[in-house]
Amino acid sequence: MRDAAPQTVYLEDYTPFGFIVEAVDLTFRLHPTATRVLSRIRFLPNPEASDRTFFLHGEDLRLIRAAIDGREITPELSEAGLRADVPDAPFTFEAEVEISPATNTALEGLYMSSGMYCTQCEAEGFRKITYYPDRPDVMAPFEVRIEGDQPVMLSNGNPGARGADFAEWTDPWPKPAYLFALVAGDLVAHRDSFTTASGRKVDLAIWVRPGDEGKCAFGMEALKKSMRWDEEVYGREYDLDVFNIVAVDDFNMGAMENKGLNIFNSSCVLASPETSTDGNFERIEAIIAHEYFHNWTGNRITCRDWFQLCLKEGLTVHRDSEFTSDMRSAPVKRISDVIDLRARQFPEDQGPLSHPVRPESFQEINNFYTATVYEKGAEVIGMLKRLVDDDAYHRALDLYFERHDGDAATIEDWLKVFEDTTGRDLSQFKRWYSQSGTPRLHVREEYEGDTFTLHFRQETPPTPGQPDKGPQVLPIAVGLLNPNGDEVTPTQILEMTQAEQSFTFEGLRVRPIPSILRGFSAPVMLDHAEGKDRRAFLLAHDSDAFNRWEAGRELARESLVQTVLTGAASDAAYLDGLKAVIRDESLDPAYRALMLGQPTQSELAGLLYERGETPDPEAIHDAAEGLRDAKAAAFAGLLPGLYEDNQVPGPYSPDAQSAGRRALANAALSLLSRRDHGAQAQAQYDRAGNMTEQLSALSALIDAGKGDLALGRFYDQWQGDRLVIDKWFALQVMLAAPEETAAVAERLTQHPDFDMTNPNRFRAVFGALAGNHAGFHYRDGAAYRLLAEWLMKLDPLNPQTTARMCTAFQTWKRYDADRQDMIRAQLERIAALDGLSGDTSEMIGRILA
Ligand code: 0A1
Ligand code: ZN
Repeated sequence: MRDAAPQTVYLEDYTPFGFIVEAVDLTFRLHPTATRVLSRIRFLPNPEASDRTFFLHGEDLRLIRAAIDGREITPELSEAGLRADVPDAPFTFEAEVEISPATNTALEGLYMSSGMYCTQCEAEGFRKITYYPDRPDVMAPFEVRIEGDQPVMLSNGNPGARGADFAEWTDPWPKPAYLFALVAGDLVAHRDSFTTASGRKVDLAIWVRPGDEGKCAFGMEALKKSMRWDEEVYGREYDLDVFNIVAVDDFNMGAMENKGLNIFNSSCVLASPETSTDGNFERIEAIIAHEYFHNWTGNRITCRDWFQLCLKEGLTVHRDSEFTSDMRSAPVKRISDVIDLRARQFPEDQGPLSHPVRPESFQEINNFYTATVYEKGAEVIGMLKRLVDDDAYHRALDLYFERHDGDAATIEDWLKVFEDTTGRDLSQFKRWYSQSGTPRLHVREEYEGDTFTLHFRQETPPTPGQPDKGPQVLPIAVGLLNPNGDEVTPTQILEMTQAEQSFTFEGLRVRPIPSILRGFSAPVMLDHAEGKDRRAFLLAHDSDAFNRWEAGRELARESLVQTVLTGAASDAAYLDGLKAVIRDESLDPAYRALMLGQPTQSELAGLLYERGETPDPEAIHDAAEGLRDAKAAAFAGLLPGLYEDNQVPGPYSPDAQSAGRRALANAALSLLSRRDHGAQAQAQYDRAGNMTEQLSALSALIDAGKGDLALGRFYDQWQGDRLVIDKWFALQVMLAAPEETAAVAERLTQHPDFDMTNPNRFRAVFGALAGNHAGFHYRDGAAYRLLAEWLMKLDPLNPQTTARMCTAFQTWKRYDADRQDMIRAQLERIAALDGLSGDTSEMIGRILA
């Protein structure tokens, strides 16, 4: 059955639900195609609500029976739910419904993955399980009984009675329905325990399919580290007797923070040295932390409505970034986060899908789990912390937990704790939540007498629905260097609040060199006409690790843009400066590896568009390749040593130091193989003892045109390991030559292991297709057509993943008229599809608008 017709929901229309839910009692009788769900829900009239309409959400349910206070009723049913007349006094509502998990391909509600029952209820999936007020501000304790013959049957909270064919669970903490979870299947546990600061012993388990138990140890360590960290840094303890994590193969997103029963996409929890890269390990650690941290920021304090999504997501991303910075290298984490922000959030905020961190309307909330809500939401919290300082930040958070524990809160509540803690007025700062778009920050310098002045001007271009913007509060971290490279003024935060504002520094006898926006202190685009010499100077001397990297990045960008526009050779000054950095052994190898990287082709396309040029994907591709060749040539003498010196002997360990050395060695390998035709890469492939080395060797071989044999061997070796085979699919598309990319992707869709119903596999092929910039935008338009075709096939099965992948088209207005015409034709073709889901239709509508 189709989703109910989409309707636009507005933040300003919020009203509380007419009833309070005092207690929820659920019984599940499991059956693949006919699961029965029996509910008993105790309702009280809500004295704070004026509207007492009794409407319960419910979709795709077969109602067997409903009763109020034991008397059967015949409620009014619609596609969206159930309405009934109810007493003006406390009452018990009961219902029995039937659902079919085995045919649920949308992976929302109760579904089956590899024979296992599992659920995904955020944001509005619970309504596909039973009739309920499926809104985050309705919180209640849940009692759950699962009946069935599955060896393992889990739900939220603490375990209760268990028999041969049933299991009971009690979750004492009131929660919204989106945090409900149930898992049942043939699972095995990797177990451990954790004792909280106040002495509560918590049983920990990671549940996986038999055969995967060897891939849990790393996730378990990450969980224990997260639990300790949240106690030490935020004073937050865990609050149940058990904490369960389950790995499932079919999952639309990364993972889900259900109370006491986190459900993970298996790609985000299973790890082993042989099958996972260093990048996988780091990401798994961060996602385990993220979901765990939600226990306080999301679960104990949840969101009043879905417009407040950033309240839990921005804060939890901020917290998991802090955690990773503490566990690993803070500058490396910051640089990686900014690379990611520029790759995913900036294009979103500069195109047709731009929306505020707190949106004001939506049709389908699933379409708002975006880089803006998550990553820009986290940036906003980082700015707040910078403005009030670390100490005040933690006092404000203590107050937040004390004041709002058990609440469904709002951004207003969140800002108020900062105002009350610091006495600041945050009304202008609040624009970060309501104004969309990336602010542009222009800087001009002036030096007179011994006074140095920075003149700033900020503007934010119009975005959909927001033609005019007010100035935002920008914390601009600035330090000053003198011409011999010493820091004369250490980092200070300039707080910009006006459209134009100047800041002076006095007593400077020589003209200083400013280092502006240190640590990327605000998510803006900085326009500073510095010139190459200045950037080369900062690349050599900046004491701020982020800005030192950024100086190199700026030089790389400019070099690439000049190659694209004028055919100029790669900038020699950049190559010289970079060489000095990468040979500097006092610098962290992970940092040097980041220095060796270069802006993505998509970022360059955005930059050219921003400058009023029409990006030519093929020219950009050639320039990017040219810069890599130039590096390989300029560093030819250095690379073999860099490669050898950073080999990590002994058994594999995923720690940050070892990973950093491997990253540097593999960056060197990828340049080396441009000159030795893959000889070194082949040697590494043949002896590789872990996936990081194996996959980077394979990439280098493919790049050198020598990948075919190794790709075949790789497949034979890993056939049957679905997560590794995802890498095999993705790599071939990602590294295909522009003119062949669509054909490679199409050929892979014919492979027996291609399974469109598995989101990881679908994304492996089509995420890689969209990520291969020159291939996706190849002039024949084949990739546009192929993606559109597959999105149309996937939509009836899985609207959420389809809608998410439509973002591949969000930057279409950057390109020339021919490409725009071809993309528009594909978007219109999707839009015209009979029975198109509300999710996809909203996305296509916004992209085309
Ligand atoms: N809250 C989860 C993300 C998530 C959101 C929606 C989902 O299904 C529609 C699944 C997971 C997180 O932030 O990790
Ligand atoms: Zn989250």
